[in-house]
Amino acid sequence: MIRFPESFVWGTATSAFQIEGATKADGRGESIWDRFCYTEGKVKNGDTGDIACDHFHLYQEDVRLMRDLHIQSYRFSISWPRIFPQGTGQANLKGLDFYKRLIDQLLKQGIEPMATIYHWDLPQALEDQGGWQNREMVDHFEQYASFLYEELGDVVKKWITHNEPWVVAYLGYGNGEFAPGIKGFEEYLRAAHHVLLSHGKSVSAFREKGPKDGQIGITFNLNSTYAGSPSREDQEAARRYDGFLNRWYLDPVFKGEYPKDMLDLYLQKYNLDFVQDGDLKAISQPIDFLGINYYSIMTALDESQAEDVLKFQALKTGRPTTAMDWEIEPNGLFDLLVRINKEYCSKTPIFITENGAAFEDQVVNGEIMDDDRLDYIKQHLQACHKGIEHGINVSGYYVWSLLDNFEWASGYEKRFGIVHVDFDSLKRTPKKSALWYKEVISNQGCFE
Ligand code: IFM
Repeated sequence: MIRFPESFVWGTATSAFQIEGATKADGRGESIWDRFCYTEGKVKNGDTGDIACDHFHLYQEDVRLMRDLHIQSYRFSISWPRIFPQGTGQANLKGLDFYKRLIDQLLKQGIEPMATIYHWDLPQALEDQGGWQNREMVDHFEQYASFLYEELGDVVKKWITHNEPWVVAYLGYGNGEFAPGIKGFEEYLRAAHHVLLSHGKSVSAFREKGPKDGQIGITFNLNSTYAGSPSREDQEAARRYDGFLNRWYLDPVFKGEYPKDMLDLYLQKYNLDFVQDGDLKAISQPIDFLGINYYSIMTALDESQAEDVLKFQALKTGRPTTAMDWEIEPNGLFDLLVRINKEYCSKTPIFITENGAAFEDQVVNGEIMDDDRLDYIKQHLQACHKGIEHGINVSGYYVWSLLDNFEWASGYEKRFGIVHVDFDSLKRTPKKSALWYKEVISNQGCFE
């Protein structure tokens, strides 16, 4: 029997573009994901975010659903182009009103709001000026964030600057699989640096303009990386991958420096002159919590023939996988918690801001018996609990995701929700995993 501390926060997470729909309502501007969806061949089946779960109109029902599931905290993101249709300039108060209505409902139902400022839906107008490759984005982001602190700081106390900077920078500007679809390693590094700098500057702005009783952090997508064999080459490949995915983001925020081994590697081929004096100090502002999104592990093999600097190859180890083909390894989460606690933030609380799985759910007589998702969530909660028993300050867990939704380049085909969404009728049906999660919360975090 497992029992979580009473103070542990039980949540669910979503993001604006993935659920809201209503992409033209109330003066919302175009985002890079709107443009990307309408670019042929970028998103599976040509799916778009035009309607998504229509949460923009159905938010009251969704908040009631959360209340019925006994959810304590809801992590959502704010759509930048709803607030500033052109990215900067005059705010669109109608767009802001949507979030005021949503937060009001959450608070009425006793659900704590946790707001992510940026979950990938950059205003297209800013991409037209170079997007995250343009250093001016740092100021634009800081102004957007400051506006939110001032307008919503009285009702939202937990804030996340960025969701998964690696995805923003690498998938967006490195391999181009995500919007805006740019491909180039130096472009990736430049974008990553600006995202990190915008994080640091908006944390400083929060200390000035945010609620005094508020907390701010950042969410990274992290994994535990293992070597595919004991050979020195594979160990080094694992170290490089860890540097690429994890340390390149953790080190600047927690240590105020880029990891030396990765700097040496990148400098062999790329120009990093976009890193200016004072930037790392600005990035490493103390944060109140670290958000970790954990899904899977990486097992790395050396690939010396590869042309890119990282020279690694991912090994499939034969573990069971989710519908995303991601290997399931809950111990990877425990290992990650131990490592992060030891190397980065022994004093900073950790929230698991996303964890969950896509599976091919079957609706049978109106029920969705998603035992595989339930097991996935259960095993990862057990890993969190083990972390807590080891003295690590894991303060809460947010299932990804409340609803089946727009899974970026995979469109609507991959379902991560604990609540099923029929994308024709928009009907919501809690799956077995949601009902199990409700039970766990009702039992004050106790389960077998
Ligand atoms: O759907 C995404 C989410 O937007 C960010 N983290 C990973 C999830 C699953 O791919």
